[in-house]
Amino acid sequence: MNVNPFDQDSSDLGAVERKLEPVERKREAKTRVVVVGPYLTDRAESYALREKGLGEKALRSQEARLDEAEGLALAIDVEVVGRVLVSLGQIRPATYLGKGKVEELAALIAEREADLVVVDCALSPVQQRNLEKAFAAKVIDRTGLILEIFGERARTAEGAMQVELAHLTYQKSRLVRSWTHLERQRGGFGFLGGPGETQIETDRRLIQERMTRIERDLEGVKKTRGLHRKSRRDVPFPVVALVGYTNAGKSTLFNTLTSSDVFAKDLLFATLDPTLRGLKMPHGGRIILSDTVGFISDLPTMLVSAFRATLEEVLEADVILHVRDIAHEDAEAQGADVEKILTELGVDSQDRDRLIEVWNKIDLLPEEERERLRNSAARRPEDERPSVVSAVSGEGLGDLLQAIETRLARGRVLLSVPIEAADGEGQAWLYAHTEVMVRNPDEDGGALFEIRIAPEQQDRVLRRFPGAEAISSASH
Ligand SMILES: Nc1nc2c(ncn2[C@@H]2O[C@H](COP(=O)(O)OP(=O)(O)OP(=O)(O)O)[C@@H](O)[C@H]2O)c(=O)[nH]1
Ligand SMILES: [Mg+2]
Repeated sequence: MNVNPFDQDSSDLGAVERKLEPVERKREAKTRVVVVGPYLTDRAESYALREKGLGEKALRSQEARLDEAEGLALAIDVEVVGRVLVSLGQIRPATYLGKGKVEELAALIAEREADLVVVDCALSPVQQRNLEKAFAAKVIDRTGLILEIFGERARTAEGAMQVELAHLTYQKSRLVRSWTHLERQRGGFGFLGGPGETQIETDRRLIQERMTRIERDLEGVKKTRGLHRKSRRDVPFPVVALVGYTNAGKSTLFNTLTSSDVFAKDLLFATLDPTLRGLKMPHGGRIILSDTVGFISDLPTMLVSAFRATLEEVLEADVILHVRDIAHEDAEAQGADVEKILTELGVDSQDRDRLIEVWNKIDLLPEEERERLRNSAARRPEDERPSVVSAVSGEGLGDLLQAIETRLARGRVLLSVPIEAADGEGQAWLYAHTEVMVRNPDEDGGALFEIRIAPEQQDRVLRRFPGAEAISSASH
């Protein structure tokens, strides 16, 4: 998707510059990228984490962080020609990195002929600009990169609008008076046609206008979707949402459980737009399973807010499966990140009535490690027991479905509803609006139904069928 909002306004300098694009530059050639991981030393990092109110649990290995940054870069189809880990004792205000490091990196970037440098941290506009000068290459930080990925992945109009809005917020925050001389020299070829190269020709007013327009359009989409959601709420089936760190295996689990074929790949942010599918449970009940965008540490807040509408689906789900790649070396830190984002979204990450942890990818672990995980899961009280599974081999999925059923049954009420033989319409209504568990035919040609529904639907059923009675009520 093109997130450049100024395509239509091509009467300015930037458009002219774009036409002067050097011809020798092959469009097909992949952007050459150097990935830099400037991470605080463990001591400095634990201090910073404590400052943020986070424990050691959130401490990641630097190698794994650099791996993730490289994974993010690869998610926009570039060629990674270098990766450099930089251990920082402190952050320099002007360039983030120390002077010696900057020079060292500049030499490497020139030698590898890199066009783009991904710096895996949050850079201020000034730092970004100074680094671009020093490196004579385009620089983007973690937020910029994640926005770029989301921009490429968005498939639905709504997703595209949300990303564009996030991108504009980001751009607006880094509008600077003059762009680098470098940017002028290079003309408009820029990086991936993103908005960076057009910053010189933009101003806040244009951005703000565009933002207002998108916000209005989004509001419209949201209304329509609200209506859709309302009609889905009318459907008797409970919604089960998959959430988790990117690449944890949500889509794979979704595919295995629903025999679908949504895009699942060893690629960060493979999924962006939500997908819903019905699933028949072992005891005959039905659920709607929803797959959605993954989370990542330091997810730009503007993206969280942009995706709030999409994620509202998650917030409203009856059960939330927190899928974790338990074989990942930073599984703990990833788990903590997801819980933090859920909290930001207003989901109580300790809500044991709604959340089930799914420890995925156990097939990747040696048998004794698997055994250890199963034991540690089994020691937890039932209502917070994780399901230990492999979405690929199918191991543990039966138990997971069982856990979902138990959790769902807890929140729903069971009613008995007598239907007379003549009342075909009533019978059809039950099938359409409630979860029919049992149909016991009686001798007059009618039947006694046992149905399960959300507590808030109970009155509606009792009103329509005065003979109906509660067999059990929700346990809380
Ligand atoms: N070995 C193994 N690999 C798995 C398992 N589950 C998922 N994977 C792999 O992990 C990678 C990511 O899987 P996805 O299902 O795309 O992950 P996701 O959580 O949907 O990721 P995003 O959509 O990017 O947030 C893929 O290469 C899967 O094949 C598992 O149980 N075992
Ligand atoms: Mg996915």
